[in-house]
Amino acid sequence: MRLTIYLFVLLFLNICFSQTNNTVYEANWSSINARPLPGWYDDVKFGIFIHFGVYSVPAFSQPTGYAEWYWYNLMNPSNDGNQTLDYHTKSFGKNFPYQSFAEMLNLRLFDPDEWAQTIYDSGARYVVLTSKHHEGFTLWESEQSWGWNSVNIGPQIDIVGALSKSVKEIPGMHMGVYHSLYEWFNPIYLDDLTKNPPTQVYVNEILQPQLRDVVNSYEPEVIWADGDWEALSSYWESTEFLAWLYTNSTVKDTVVVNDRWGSDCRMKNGGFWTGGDKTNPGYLIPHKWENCNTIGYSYGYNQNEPIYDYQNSTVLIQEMIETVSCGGNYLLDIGPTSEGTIPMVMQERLADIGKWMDINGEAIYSTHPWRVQNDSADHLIWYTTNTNTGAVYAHSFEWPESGKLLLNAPIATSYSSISLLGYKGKLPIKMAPTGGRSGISITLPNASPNDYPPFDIFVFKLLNVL
Ligand SMILES: *[C@@H]1O[C@H](CO)[C@@H](O)[C@H](O)[C@H]1NC(C)=O
Ligand SMILES: *[C@@H]1O[C@H](CO)[C@@H](O)[C@H](O)[C@H]1NC(C)=O
Ligand SMILES: *[C@@H]1O[C@H](CO)[C@@H](O)[C@H](O)[C@H]1NC(C)=O
Ligand SMILES: *[C@@H]1O[C@H](CO)[C@@H](O)[C@H](O)[C@H]1NC(C)=O
Ligand SMILES: *[C@@H]1O[C@H](CO)[C@@H](O)[C@H](O)[C@H]1NC(C)=O
Ligand SMILES: CC(=O)N[C@H]1CO[C@H](CO)[C@@H](O)[C@@H]1O
Repeated sequence: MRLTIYLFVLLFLNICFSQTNNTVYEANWSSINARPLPGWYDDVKFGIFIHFGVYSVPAFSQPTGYAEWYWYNLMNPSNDGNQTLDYHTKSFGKNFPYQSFAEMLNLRLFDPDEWAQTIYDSGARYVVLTSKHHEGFTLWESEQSWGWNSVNIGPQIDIVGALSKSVKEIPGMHMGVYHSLYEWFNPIYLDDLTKNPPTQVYVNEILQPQLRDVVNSYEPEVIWADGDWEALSSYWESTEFLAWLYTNSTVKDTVVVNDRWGSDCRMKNGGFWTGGDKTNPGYLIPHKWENCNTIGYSYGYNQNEPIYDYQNSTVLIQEMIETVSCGGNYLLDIGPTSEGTIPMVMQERLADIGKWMDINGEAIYSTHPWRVQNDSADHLIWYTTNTNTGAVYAHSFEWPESGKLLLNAPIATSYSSISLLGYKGKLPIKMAPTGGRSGISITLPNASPNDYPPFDIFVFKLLNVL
């Protein structure tokens, strides 16, 4: 009898352990949505989005527009009041076809190790590169995009392969790809749509083989789908792809995906939620989400963008903090030039964020949302917490003139202590519990500006507060 029980226990344990990573996912959303999000993604918090393609050659849009939509705007001039068409006609001639830009994508100065290092130095720990945008041009030698990819034409470089290699060589970094489900002008896709109900020749002969190819060839740990809105996920066969990705692919245990898998999916189905572009709700979302933001306005490089469109480093760091406080990841975009350089203003912003992260990274990486997200006794404060150490981080967006920082939400105990991350001076920071009620008053040090961390964002680390 005892032996039987023992054997049953063993069998039970065996089933538990062997199933942790051998779950078979089925091609329906209830099965796909039940998959736990691999932990690395929530830990790293900060990634860099890269928009690069044939559109990086003309690199033009109206100031508040998307340069990666150049071809679409050229073919649909009413979309931007003829601005792209006028620029195109003036610069290249009315009859110059968009496709000819591919030859001009030269990447003469492309150094994937340098891109990877620049990104790592910003504090970001993952990369999402446009393996294919809506123009259909792929940044690897895709059989399904023969003659319209970066190996067959233009730079003759496997960009996805080169950058994946450089990124993965840096310990702690994760490589991912963006992939557009639809292609604006692919005749096979457009032909499918003329049928009622639409046929799926494009999905079966192009999209699905291409997605599997990019996964098998480069083992990306993020698949960031987009261009999903013209059809339901059933048309794109998204659950079929994800069931395969989660069950049978070589990245099944570590890959994460977003929610843009069909017009029925955003903020509902898939992995982490993105909603729209540049989403930043300002309150806690009870599901992992991501804010895909830009430094300027456009995702692809836009030469026509004025400096005041570019957010400064303080604002970018503040957005990252607010996003992380509310349970999100921050995916910040850069748009390299057709020569393969990262525009100087973007490099500067990334270096700045890196300087701040060097000092304050412990208040971002591996944190969780706290029981309260923001506070406003004096001015705006956002909180994060590390559940392993119990530390609560209060991110203050200014240095209070009064010499005292008031926090409404935390409750002090006799064991509570407070420090200021990156503060070089030796002045103690005093804390006055406000009589058992919630609320803490912190007396700030009186020191020279050089003693403070950069960018006017101060992180107070609170230990043993409730
Ligand atoms: C979806 O997959 C699950 C397995 O996770 C299965 O139990 C369920 O019957 C499927 N639902 C539908 C509607 O096919
Ligand atoms: C765009 O060009 C068309 C055709 O030349 C013209 O009719 C229209 O007025 C132009 N629109 C704008 C906003 O300039
Ligand atoms: C996974 O692989 C197994 C074994 O080859 C196969 O039977 C199954 O259909 C595959 N599942 C998916 C979702 O591709
Ligand atoms: C950064 O931009 C914000 C918003 O435009 C502005 O309020 C702030 O003064 C700027 N900070 C610096 C250091 O330029
Ligand atoms: C937190 O921020 C939200 C949105 O900005 C605001 O509505 C709310 O009042 C703030 N809460 C506190 C406690 O400051
Ligand atoms: C999807 C999934 O459950 N992945 C897990 C597989 O196992 C590793 C190691 O135990 C976990 O880290 C993954 O989260």
